[in-house]
Amino acid sequence: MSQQDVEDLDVERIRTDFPILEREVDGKQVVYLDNAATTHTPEPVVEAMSDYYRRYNANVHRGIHHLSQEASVAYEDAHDRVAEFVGASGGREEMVFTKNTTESENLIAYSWGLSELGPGDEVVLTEMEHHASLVTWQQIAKRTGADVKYVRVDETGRLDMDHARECITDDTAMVSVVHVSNTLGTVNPVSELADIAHDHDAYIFVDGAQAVPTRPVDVEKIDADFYAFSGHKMVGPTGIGCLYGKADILEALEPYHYGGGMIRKVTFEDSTWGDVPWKFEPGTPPIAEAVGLHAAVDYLEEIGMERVRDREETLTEYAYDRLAAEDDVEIYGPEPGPERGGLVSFNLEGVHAHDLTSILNDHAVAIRAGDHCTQPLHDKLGVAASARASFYVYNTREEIDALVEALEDARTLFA
Ligand code: C6P
Repeated sequence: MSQQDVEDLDVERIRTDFPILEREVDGKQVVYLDNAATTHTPEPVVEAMSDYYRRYNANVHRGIHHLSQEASVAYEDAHDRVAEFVGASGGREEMVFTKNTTESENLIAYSWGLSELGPGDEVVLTEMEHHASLVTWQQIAKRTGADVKYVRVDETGRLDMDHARECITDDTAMVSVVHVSNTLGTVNPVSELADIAHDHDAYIFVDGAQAVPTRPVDVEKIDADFYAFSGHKMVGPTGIGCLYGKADILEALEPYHYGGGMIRKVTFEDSTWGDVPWKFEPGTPPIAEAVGLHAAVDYLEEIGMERVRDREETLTEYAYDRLAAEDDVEIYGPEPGPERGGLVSFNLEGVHAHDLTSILNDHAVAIRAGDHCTQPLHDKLGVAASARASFYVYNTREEIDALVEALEDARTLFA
């Protein structure tokens, strides 16, 4: 993608698809820089969901009436569309819909972990894992007697790959790694980690919650065994998440939850399971949300994921440089470039991140403060909390200026 293509991105036009960006609070237009928590939803996605409710709302897989058939086709097609979006050539057979990334992690940890892990086995995580992965594997390891190891994060905010090679051994059964850190912004070398894991016959689970929304992702090029992400972070609705798994692995796994819609045959004595992905999707699934996610993928592809990534890089570099120019700001994570995603976590000297965020809120600037569900990483950084600004394709440099200018108020108040 040339610089010209990036500059050509019509941000003003894109912004018109997101009426929420016009929202005012106390007479000030909201500056939304909390996109790593959740992104806004464009009109075509809202429209697609509303069209579903208006014209073909019905339960799926269960009815032979017309509306149910339409809803079923839309629900099933959404699996193929999302699979295609992340390069999964097996289509729906490799794409399970869940509630969110967290549930995707739990699905594999329970379904695979509980039956396959035992004493002597090791699960390798990294120090920058989100609690969705860290807590889940930690608890499954406790139940099964497996050990957990953490690959070190170095002082630049990158993974220490020498340490990764030491941690991943023939005892490793699962490597679970975040693709883009939601705190440091680091883009991890997941494909290299997949090679190392596979050299030791271990599986690799990639947490793509911050990656799929912000860059082109090809699960087959990465050679991930499992790959998880959430609809609400990629201009889609809340309530739907995705789990990619290689077809043969998913086929061999036991279901995680049981109930209707996932079975082949049930007797008073026993039950057998339907095909993937349905055997992992019992009960009434998120139908409207799947329709919305399909529309979200269409929307992002129309912009082009290379452009989305390049826009993120441009905004991040701008925000990083502006914040780094302030003597009293400490920034976490790598310098801008291909190894940093679209967010900047930082602290302003002498001001707690929560206070800072509250002062920014008075300026209608929305950022996040806290540990961002990475408490052990914050312990390692030696801070209880950080402030985090995160950008998306509709953000502008002027919005970043508003953030940096509002810092002055915090200094005055806490001086
Ligand atoms: N992070 C944030 O950083 P859910 O909530 O299940 O859709 O996604 C969980 C999750 C998993 N992995 C990573 C890397 C994430 O960033 C997140 C969600 C949000 O603000 C909420 S803590």
